Amino acid sequence: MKYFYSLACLLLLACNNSDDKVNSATNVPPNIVFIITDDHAYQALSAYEDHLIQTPNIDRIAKEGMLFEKAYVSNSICSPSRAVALTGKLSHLNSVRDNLDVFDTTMVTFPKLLQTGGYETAIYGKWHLKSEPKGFDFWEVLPDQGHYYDPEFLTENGEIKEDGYVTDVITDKAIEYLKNKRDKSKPFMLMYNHKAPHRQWWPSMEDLRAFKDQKIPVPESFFDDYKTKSPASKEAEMRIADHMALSADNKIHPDILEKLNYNEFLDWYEGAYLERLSRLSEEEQKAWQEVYGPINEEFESNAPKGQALALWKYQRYMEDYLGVISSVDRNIGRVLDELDNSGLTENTMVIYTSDQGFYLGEHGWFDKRFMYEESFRTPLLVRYPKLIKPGSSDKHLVQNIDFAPTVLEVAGVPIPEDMQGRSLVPLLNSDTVEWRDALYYHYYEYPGIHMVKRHYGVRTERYKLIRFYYNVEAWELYDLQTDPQELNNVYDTPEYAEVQTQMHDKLEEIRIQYKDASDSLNQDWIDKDIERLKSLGWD
Ligand code: SGN
Ligand code: CA
Repeated sequence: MKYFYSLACLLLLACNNSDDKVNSATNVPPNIVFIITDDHAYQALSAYEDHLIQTPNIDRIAKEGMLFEKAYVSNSICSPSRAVALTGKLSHLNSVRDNLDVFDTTMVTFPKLLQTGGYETAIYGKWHLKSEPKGFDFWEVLPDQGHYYDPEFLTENGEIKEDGYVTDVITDKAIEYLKNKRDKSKPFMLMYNHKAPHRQWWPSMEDLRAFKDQKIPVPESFFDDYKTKSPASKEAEMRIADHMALSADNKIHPDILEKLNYNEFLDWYEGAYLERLSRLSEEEQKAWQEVYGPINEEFESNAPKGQALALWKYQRYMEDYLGVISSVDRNIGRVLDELDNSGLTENTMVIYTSDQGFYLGEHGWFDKRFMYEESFRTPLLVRYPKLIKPGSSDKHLVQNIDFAPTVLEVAGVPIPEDMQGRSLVPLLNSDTVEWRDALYYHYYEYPGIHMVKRHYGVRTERYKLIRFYYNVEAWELYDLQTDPQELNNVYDTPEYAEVQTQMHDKLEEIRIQYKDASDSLNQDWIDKDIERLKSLGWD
């Protein structure tokens, strides 16, 4: 792999950059703005798909840069994805396999390496790794998941509470850093991480009405019966119809649910809606009631049941989910404008991604976790005018293990040998690069919320092989060319016998390649891991 050394050359006197495209294009070390949103589905980002929402500001990053059409995560859940992004290593090697693990901050991370390479680093917004951020000169992060309204932040000086809407507040902090806080004699790396659009989807005051009159198209697979799939799909607790909370998620007052006898939904977060509502000021509550009051009245008079209820919940879910994204889009526009206004655009790499994808009703689901495309894939848009031609797109199989090496290469800081990803720099200005032909995936959080069973697998350009294990033993094989929605598991069908054998070989090979072949499927290891989750309250 080709490295370049700009700043590191000067610092380490280890320079060999004669034919280096990146280095010749710049002599000032570039800045990096790394944006990770939470649960932003590519189906709700108009640079990818525009049937649900327009996101002109986020799209601008791709219009002026590159859209990665095949970007994936390696374990579709928050804390693990963030640990992968920081370390460039997969979950079994980076100390965070699930949302209950605590990140080991002695790990080597790209922000720490950037600091030693002369960068100033800052993080504002979602962190969700439990231990205190390390490797950042400035940090103000949400405790755990954080709140949409009047959010608390953990800072070097303890916890503070801010007034306002979380997406605006995080952006204000990022802009304040860009404008006034940073040391202007140094290059910077700013992580600007949103809570939005995470569950339970509370739109800002400006967006309360945004999608309320829009009929949202229902995905074809909404009523999937999982006929050919393993029991893992049926047993997962993330169906909109059965597991989305009418009160906390869909914002129906618990009193109405009680009156209508919707008992099955009452024990699910019944207090959460009122608790969230109490965070709004009196004036905000009034504005909220003007929009959600009539929704509650309509629900009470129609009292939908069965399929009608499932479709009603989907519509309500999407109205709020998309509303929350509108604020993200607007705020990203503010940051891009700030880069323009301060003359930073040309020499700053902007990366936009999410910690994973999300189900917007596909297979009847919300949430993530599965290795199916909607949650395995994630948006990835990169702008860096010095290297990327505006309006480019890339179709290689890239993954969140690649983020850390990419940032390091762009910054001219050597990439540690044991990082498992590959720098995306060669893909930014060329499409004739020798690249990987498969991606590895491993999900561990079972037992846990939403009860998605442990599984691992491999995806090539055309096929996907998955094994669900622990309290189920099942394989699934998909032909993504003929069945992009993954409705037809062809494992053990005669037509695919040869493909099946090849995919098993590929899986073995990739497990060895990524060093996940020894411990994690060993029964003692699994037993211990299950004990850990049980001791934390799951069984
Ligand atoms: C919360 C959510 C879950 C979600 C996890 C993990 N429930 O527990 O639906 O899967 O976070 O999300 S909620 O009712 O409290 O919102 S993650 O993005 O942090 O991995
Ligand atoms: Ca997430």
